Amino acid sequence: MEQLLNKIEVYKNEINAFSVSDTTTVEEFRIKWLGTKGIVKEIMGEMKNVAPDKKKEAGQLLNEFKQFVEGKYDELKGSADNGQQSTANTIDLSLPGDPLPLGSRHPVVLMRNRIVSIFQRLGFAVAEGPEIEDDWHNFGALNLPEHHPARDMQDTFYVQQNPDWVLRTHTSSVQIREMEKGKLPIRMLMPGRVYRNETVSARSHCFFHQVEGLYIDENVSFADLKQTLYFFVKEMYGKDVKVRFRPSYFPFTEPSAEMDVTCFICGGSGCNICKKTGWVEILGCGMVHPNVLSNCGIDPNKYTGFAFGMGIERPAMLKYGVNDLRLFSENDVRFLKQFTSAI
Ligand code: 2U9
Repeated sequence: MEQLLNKIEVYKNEINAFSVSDTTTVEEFRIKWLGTKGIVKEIMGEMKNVAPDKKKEAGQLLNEFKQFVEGKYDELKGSADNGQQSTANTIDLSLPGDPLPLGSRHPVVLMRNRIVSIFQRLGFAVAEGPEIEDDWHNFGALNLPEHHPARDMQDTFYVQQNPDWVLRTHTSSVQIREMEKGKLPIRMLMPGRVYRNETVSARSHCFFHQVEGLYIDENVSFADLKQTLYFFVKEMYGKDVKVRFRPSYFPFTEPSAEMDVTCFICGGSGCNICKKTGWVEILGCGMVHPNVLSNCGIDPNKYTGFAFGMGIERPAMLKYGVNDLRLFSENDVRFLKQFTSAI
């Protein structure tokens, strides 16, 4: 009993001398004194050595000691928490925050949005589709004959796992999917990324972006096509720009044409951009080939339609003075941050 009293006295002195510096020290205190292998547990075990007539007194002493240790632990915990709180209170909430850098839109996106918004005002809705396409949607349905050079491995990326799959070479495949749904009339715009097997250089790339448009209804004529594109050109390049159509050939349109505008760099007097001709080619177009309509289950005797397609990179290069196509896909922030965040 005497021994137990002495031990408790020594322990109390040690505990009283304990001061707290942080929450880790408090945890160490808990483990040392109140843990499952701690001193309180150990000293409680000494009850078995106490003479039976002293057991009641010893039990009281040990309980008091246990409460003393627990009280000290609560006290230490409280002051450690307060310590933490006081550090939190030293944070000056009135300081200005770290500014978040403002992003900017990609020049190809800026140009795409300009083109799309003009056609949206004429009632064209935007449609999207997969970039990996099957042969039918990319070639077959578009009246591209079996041995057309566009189908050649040299020009098209084929997907190794399935010889029927290609990376789409134009967004026309999206239009085929829309036509197959059988809901007419169709007045739609298909912007998107397309792939061609070409060597990457300042002037050509293995992927680029285009916007295609399609309008199918009863009595749609070439005059409708011309008026739609005239409106586009005036909105895009200004009222003074002149337009000319040249006959052309695409397997999916008949008749087909390409459209030039007077050079918006030199105003038509001749420069490097227009190769001294005064004209710049901006798009291809035509009346949807009857074979394409019937391939998609649309009666070519009842419905007609026009379609057009244009690349996005070239007008973006001219507008923003970009002289290397590769800059558009290298994600160099020094290049990208020069463009405004406007639509
Ligand atoms: C369907 C039927 C016809 C889309 C068309 C063009 C002409 C054209 C090029 C412009 C530059 C592609 O990005 S580019 O290299 N496109 O000249 N595209 S007519 O004709 C279609 C599309 C879908 C069902």
